[in-house]
Amino acid sequence: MATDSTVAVEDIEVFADNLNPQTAAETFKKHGALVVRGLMKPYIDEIHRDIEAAAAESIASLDCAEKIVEGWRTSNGTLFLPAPPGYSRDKQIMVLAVNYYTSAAFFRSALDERAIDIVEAILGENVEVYGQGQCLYKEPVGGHPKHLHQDSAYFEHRYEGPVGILNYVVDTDLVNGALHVVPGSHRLGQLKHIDTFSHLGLDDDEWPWERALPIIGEAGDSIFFHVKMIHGSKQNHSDKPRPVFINRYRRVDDYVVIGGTTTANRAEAEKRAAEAKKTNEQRGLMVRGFRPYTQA
Ligand SMILES: O=C(O)CCC(=O)C(=O)O
Repeated sequence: MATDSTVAVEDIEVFADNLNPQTAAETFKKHGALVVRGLMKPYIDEIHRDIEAAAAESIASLDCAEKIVEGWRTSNGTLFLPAPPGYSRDKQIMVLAVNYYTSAAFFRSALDERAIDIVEAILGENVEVYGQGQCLYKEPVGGHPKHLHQDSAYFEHRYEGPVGILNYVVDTDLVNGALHVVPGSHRLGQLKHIDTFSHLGLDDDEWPWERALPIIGEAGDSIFFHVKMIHGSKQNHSDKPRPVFINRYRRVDDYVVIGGTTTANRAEAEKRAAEAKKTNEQRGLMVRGFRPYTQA
């Protein structure tokens, strides 16, 4: 089934002050994307503070960063990519090491009842967190683009896969790197990805930015996205950082069957897909319902 290029932001948008989780879930299931205006507003000031503290800490330790296949990693876990020409440093932050282990506000945001009401209406009554929270941080003056991609290229799941909630920390527009989404693309199945500057991504020729819908929003706006819904964001051309933070949730019985960050390591993981199973290590903390015991 083709994606729907006639979908406008208003078609996938609801407001946190006036939420009906069932209606929101229906919009999500139809389009693979849902915008909830103002959902994360209560957490933004504190999370923003923690994000900037983590960014300063990461930049201060950049000289000792280790080279890894995805870029460079500082000892606190922040991932850096090459900076654009003319920047004051030769590397810029991509994935910032701030998460449920380092930011109380971030962890509290993952337990937000209004967010989880919508997730439950999408996934069913038993829900766990997937991951420990993620922060993508675009530095100013050219901060990295994230090519259009499906998250399932990085973590393909056995069942429905995680619902991601990406949250704007600052007002975000076409200049500083609005998220772009392709409504309906979650129905396309797993697409072939290639290696790009920002890791696994779709071929620009087949998936140019014009096929995607930009979501302009304010600090505290949230974008729910299906693991197979194509999305990405352009560079930050403003003079201030543009962070987002992401919480992810999945059914308690779901698990990764293929994981990867490059075509080479994903191809290796594909060979082991048949052996994948839900292990205790793959369990996330419960945010809704109950985890029934299942014999291994
Ligand atoms: O920073 C962004 O807007 C990109 C986030 C994203 O595409 C992802 O985490 O998969």
